[in-house]
Amino acid sequence: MKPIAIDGDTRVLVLTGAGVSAESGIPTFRGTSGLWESHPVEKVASPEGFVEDPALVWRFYSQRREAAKAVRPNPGHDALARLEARLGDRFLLATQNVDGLHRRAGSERMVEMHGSLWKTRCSRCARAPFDDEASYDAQHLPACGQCHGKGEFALLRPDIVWFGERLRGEDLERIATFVAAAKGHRFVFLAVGTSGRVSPASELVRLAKANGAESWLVNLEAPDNVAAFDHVITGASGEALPQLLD
Ligand code: BV8
Ligand code: ZN
Repeated sequence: MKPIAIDGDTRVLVLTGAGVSAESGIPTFRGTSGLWESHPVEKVASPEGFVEDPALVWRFYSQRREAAKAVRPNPGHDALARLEARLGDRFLLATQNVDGLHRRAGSERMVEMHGSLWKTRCSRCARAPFDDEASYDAQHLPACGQCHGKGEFALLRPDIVWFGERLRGEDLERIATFVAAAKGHRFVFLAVGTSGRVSPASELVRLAKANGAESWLVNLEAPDNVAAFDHVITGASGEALPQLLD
């Protein structure tokens, strides 16, 4: 496979989805037909789902924390970290993944658009999200100590962007700023391992193209927004990325 032409002036914006982590052994959302313990993920990963059954939601995220601890980054993650080291501030990674594998592979110029499995925050007060790798069972759901101190009861929740919740403004701004700065230079947009089903992440390819990007896709099968891509490479991300980027 011919590598993507990337020279001393090229800007590269990468969008990754669950298909990149699948190479490490973490099941994708569509792969499980979008179900977990027969619940639609969109329901469990939602504010309504958390209010309705916080123990179920904390079981979902505790299981995902345990699963993510047991796997490690794959050659696809490593190839993206190498490209970042080569390009510096001409590179940005926007990931939909919450498993932290990109960070463990060395990626730093990264926006975790849907939050992180490894942070917890209060479901009520504005205290800052904090590092948390713990698993919680139904009998011991975590409550906020600061709210408790004020005589209020509030459960802690994963610092994840759920369905129906807005993405963080500073994350979207960081991506928009990178895209605007890439205009007028050679600009490559690369999406990897994503079904293009979840917005606003699925809009990034259109935004990049509107700013002159050449768009590439690496995916196991054609996603919903395949027509938006100039180059489509069907294959596993762990094999394709090192060939495309090194
Ligand atoms: C928002 C955290 C606005 C959770 C996630 C109708 C009703 C209600 C809402 C909506 C609606 N229509 C649209 C919406 C908006 C909604 C949305 O897009 N819903 C979808 C389901 C239709 N979006 C939102 O709600 C977003 N917020 O819009 O707010 C707003 C405005 C005003 C006021 C309030 C709000 C928030 C979206 C974020 C949701 N959170 N994650 C968690 O992870 O626990 S998204 C979640 O799904 C994951 O992050 C994951 O990334 C994503 C699934 O997408 P993919 O990553 O693409 O994974 P998927 O399995 O789908 O695909 C994998 C692909 O990889 C496949 O194509 C496969 O072929 C390929 N693959 C597999 N193996 C490999 C491979 N490729 C290469 N190599 C391999 N080895
Ligand atoms: Zn609180």
